This record gives sequence, structure tokens and C-alpha cells, in this order.
Amino acid sequence: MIPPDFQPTILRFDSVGSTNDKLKELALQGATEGTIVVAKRQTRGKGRLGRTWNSPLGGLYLSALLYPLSAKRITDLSFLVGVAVVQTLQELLPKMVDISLKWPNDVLADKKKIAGILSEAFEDEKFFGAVVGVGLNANTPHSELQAFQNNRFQATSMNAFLEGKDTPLEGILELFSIKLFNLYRFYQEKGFAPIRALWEKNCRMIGKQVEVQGVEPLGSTVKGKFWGLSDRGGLVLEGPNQERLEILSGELTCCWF
Ligand code: BT5
Repeated sequence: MIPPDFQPTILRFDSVGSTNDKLKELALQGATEGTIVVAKRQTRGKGRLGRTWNSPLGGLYLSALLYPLSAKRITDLSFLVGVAVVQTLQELLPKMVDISLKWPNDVLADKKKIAGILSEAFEDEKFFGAVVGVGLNANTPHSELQAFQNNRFQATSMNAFLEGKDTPLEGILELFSIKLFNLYRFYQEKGFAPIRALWEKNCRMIGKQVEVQGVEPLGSTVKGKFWGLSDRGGLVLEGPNQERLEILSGELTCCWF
């Protein structure tokens, strides 16, 4: 169990390919639990499913080395990190900005994507661990997000809500790190259930009609009411006759807020 006054080791880089890749490499060389890698830019920032994450100067790009309670529970960690990102943004952005999680691992501000999370598992001699990466559009120039304005959930950045003002990245990192390790400790003590409840509380899509594409095993598109999160982090959809379907992988493409 990490101590209440835990101070993570933070390794800072000007530029890396991907903070997740860098931290995986360091984890295999013995980096300790809670280590954070942060970079000013990434040249090969990764999204999910082989997609890319545009990572110019101005954004915050970091990865944290975390361990699940058991190997089977590795997905808990990306939900936990999502909650930490939401709590950080709730403190840093004006109160009227609606910060919401989007299943499985995006953070939206006023329904636009402000951060993405990528969790990757690895195995070392200690245990099954994860590097959980966060890409946050903090002071990202608007021009760098232009390419994503046709996405179903358009891109945005913190400075767009702060009259163009920049927020020092070190301050965001410090606040995020406090939130992250408080939640991580809470998870180590109480398990996933309270993290799941916090995640649901901060997801504005719950109770709304949603559409999910690429649902396994056939890659189909399904629609229904977002009932909640399952114990293993699946999206539980409720159909017109109250029948429930647990979706473990897919892309939430539409929400009728
Ligand atoms: C994600 O993937 O949202 C996860 C992004 C995780 C990035 C962090 S940065 C630190 C760590 N190191 C890494 O290498 N990665 C992690 P996904 O849901 O697949 O979304 C990717 C899609 O979002 C792309 O295909 C674009 O359409 C869009 N996108 C790319 N860059 C973006 C940006 N900066 N802001 C908003 N949308 C973006």
C-alpha cells in the first residue's frame, strides 16, 4: 500500500516518442510503483487501437506506473486515472464548464474532448502492471486541434475556457498527482467499487441514449440507454424491454444528452 504522503518519482523529458513506451521501458529496468514520466512533446503519441495522439508543445503528456489489485483487474486503472483527470479539471476550469467522462477513457469539457487516456499492460517479475497515459490539451494552440474538429466529439483545450490564458503545466501535474495517488490509495484500500461509483457520478451520459460502434464479436452498432458501468468496466446498455447488454470494447459514437 502506498503511504498517504506518497511523493512519486517524476522523470521529465523534453521530447519522447511516447511517454507510455518510455515508462514501459523504465518499468522493465526496475522503475518503482507510482513513477511518472512526463514530456513536453511526443513525436509518436499513441491513442487507442493504433490511432495517434497529436502531442505538440503546450499539452500535458504523462504516464504513471500503477498496479491493479489482481492481474484480472488491470482495466480498473484507466477508470481511476479518468476520475483523477476530471477532479483536476474541476479545480482548474471555471465552475460552469461541464467536465464529463466518456466511456471508456476520454474526458470531455462542454461535450468536447479535452483529454484521452491510454492504458497498456506489461508484466514484470513483481506483478502484472500498467502504464496509464494521459494526454491533456492544456495550453495546446487551437491550430493544432483543427484536424479533429470534424470528429463526433470535437477537440478542445483548457485555454479555450480561460480566455486564452495558459496554465503552468507543473501546477497541473502537481494537482493531478495529488488526486491520482489519493484515488490509488483509496482503490488499494477499498477496491474498484467506489472508483466505479465516482466514475459514474462524473459521467453525464449515464441514463442517456447512446450509440456504440464496433461491438464485439461482430463489430456491430448498438443503441440503448447507458445504464452504468459493470464491475469489470464494461458499458452496460439497457434496451427497450429493460434487457441489459454488457459491452467490453467498442466506440461510443453518439450520445443524446
Ligand atoms: C485516446 O485515444 O484518446 C488516448 C490518448 C492517450 C494519449 C496519451 S499522451 C501520454 C500517453 N503516451 C502516449 O503515447 N499516449 C498517452 P483514442 O480514444 O483512440 O483517440 C484518438 C483520436 O483522438 C485520434 O484518432 C484523433 O481523432 C483524436 N485526437 C488526436 N489527438 C488529439 C488531441 N490532441 N486532442 C483531441 N483529439 C485528438
